[in-house]
Amino acid sequence: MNAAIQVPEEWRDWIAHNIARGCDLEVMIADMMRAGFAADAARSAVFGLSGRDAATASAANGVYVYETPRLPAGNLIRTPNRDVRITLRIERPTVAFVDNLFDAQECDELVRLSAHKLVRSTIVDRERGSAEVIAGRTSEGTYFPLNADAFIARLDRRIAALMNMPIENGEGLQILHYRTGGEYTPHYDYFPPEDAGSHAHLAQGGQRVASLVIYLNDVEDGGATVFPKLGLTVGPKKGAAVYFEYCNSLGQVDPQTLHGGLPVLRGEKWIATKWMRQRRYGG
Ligand code: PD2
Ligand code: ZN
Repeated sequence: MNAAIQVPEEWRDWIAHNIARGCDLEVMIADMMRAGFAADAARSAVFGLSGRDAATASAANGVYVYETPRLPAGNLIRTPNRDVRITLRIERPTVAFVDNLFDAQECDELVRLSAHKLVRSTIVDRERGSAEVIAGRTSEGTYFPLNADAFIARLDRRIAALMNMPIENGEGLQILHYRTGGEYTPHYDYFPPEDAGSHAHLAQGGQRVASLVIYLNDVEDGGATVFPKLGLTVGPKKGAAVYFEYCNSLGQVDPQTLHGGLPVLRGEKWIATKWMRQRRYGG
């Protein structure tokens, strides 16, 4: 049976109308899924009625569908304990620069609470999923579980409001320290779904959906966050943050969000990072 026939006539008319208008097929599939259709039914109806063959359809399957950003609209975001300003915003992918997210005392306190308990940072091995030290990530770090104390809980409430996600979907706030020469070469914050090493990490809370990198000091020189595919570089500024999102409601991940921390040329660099998951993380 032609798969398109599983979809009611009014929806087939809707698909045909939108194809004639030149709409993006993946966006139409996403709209149908939001209206309650199973992914397979939506996909086969849209591609069936578009007249495109299966090979073309599966190539299109890999294209990331941009949806309404999770980040609230506007340039003023009210959080439970601070009003925060977005001073720069990019669409597709959603990247934003956030000024004054933490005040100077909050930045200094995070550094003070972390400095004595830093351990060398690792990355996830793509095959085994194990934690590995690599030359391309030369920071030391630590983290604070959700509700570690009233101070951390206050920051986590603010961050969750900004990122428009439940606090419980967040991983513990991570603090990283780079010495002069320290860097983090370009990488993705999501777990590549095709990697065997990702599976164990995806089992708890699902995929990472968005990141926030908060600068805890003014770096003397270097240490910018770079997005090589976007031609975008963000210089560290104490208390400010860069936000970006990369996983949509279909569970697709966006390779355009490749990013890294450039080498610190003079002085040192401290950041806090928050990663949000699809579901409650609980760890
Ligand atoms: O240090 C940074 O600027 C940076 C940039 C991108 C850190 C991370 N990602 C990270 O820890 O994931
Ligand atoms: Zn990163």
